[in-house]
Amino acid sequence: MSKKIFSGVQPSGNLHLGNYLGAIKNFVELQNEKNTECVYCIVDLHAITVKQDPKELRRNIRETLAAFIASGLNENKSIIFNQSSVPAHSECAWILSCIARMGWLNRMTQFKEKAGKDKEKASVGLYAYPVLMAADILLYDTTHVPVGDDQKQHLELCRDIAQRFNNDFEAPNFLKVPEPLIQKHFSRIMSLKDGEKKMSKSDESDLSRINLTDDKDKIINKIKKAKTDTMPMPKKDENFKNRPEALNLLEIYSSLSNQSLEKSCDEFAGKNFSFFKEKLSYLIVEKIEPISKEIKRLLNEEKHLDKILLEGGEKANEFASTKVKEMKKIIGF
Ligand code: AQP
Repeated sequence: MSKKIFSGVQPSGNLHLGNYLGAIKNFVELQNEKNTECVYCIVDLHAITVKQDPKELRRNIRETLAAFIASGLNENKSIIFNQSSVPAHSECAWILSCIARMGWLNRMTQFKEKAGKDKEKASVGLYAYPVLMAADILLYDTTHVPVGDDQKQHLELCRDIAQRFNNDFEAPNFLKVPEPLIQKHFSRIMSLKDGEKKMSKSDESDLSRINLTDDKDKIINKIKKAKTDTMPMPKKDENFKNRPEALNLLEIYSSLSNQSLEKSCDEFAGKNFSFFKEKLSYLIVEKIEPISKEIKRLLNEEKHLDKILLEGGEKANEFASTKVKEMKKIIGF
């Protein structure tokens, strides 16, 4: 059976090693699988659920595309575009927001985390964001969605919305109910400053993450300053419960070297952190510095980047506008 993949990344700046290991690296592997069609979207409509500076947003859209291409995505193999260039996403989101129930959205934990204590001041868009995400996915008859840990609940909601639409309008199978594609290992990379907090674009401390645009010196410095504990490197059967930072650094090492956590533990058991950190820095520099250099080179080629988005947008639009037209007919418009 052939697979249709959809996934997105927000152009909210500071793309980091977590985005790479948890999403983009996997996108590239899927793109190269047989019988698999991939649609990768720069989700700029999602980005504006929190305040954005227009100039920076424009730059971040290009930078996200540059990061995709520099990491190995190919516009001739995958459809790559930005969400706002395909009006069907907004149209479909409105229709689906009349299908989704308040009770369903009230259960979304990410809204609670992102809105924090100041829920009253959060945008309506931030609250309704999972409905837009459902529209993104359902417009392309997606069969599989690669999701990180944090997005599982939103995908469940997307499945509920699709089923409800199909039932309400007696249109069996019109919206395809997608399956999650959960990365088995290393799906959650943690902050370099706190092993219990996700590595995140919006963390105030730049030292908490390796940005995909960091150069060699920055990478080495950040790993040197990364939080650790006072014990030697753990053995493979050790309980990591009280050593989240050690576990996170070992997971980064394992993921980048495509080897199991057990093997990495064997490699460093009993050694001190400074020895391990030197090896880890080397590895990150080896894998990330070429991406960082390529991102910077591509950012000087704005016309080329804009052309990729324009052509990707046209391909996406062809599919999505047909789907939304059919949807409107089913509804009775
Ligand atoms: N720390 C992470 N580890 C593994 N995967 C991660 N992803 C994000 N952070 C990690 C995955 O990257 C993809 C794109 O994420 P996004 O752009 O939609 O934004 P996000 O998940 O909200 O990323 P951030 O960095 O946490 O942004 P802020 O700080 O703005 O909230 C997704 O597949 C995500 O799982």
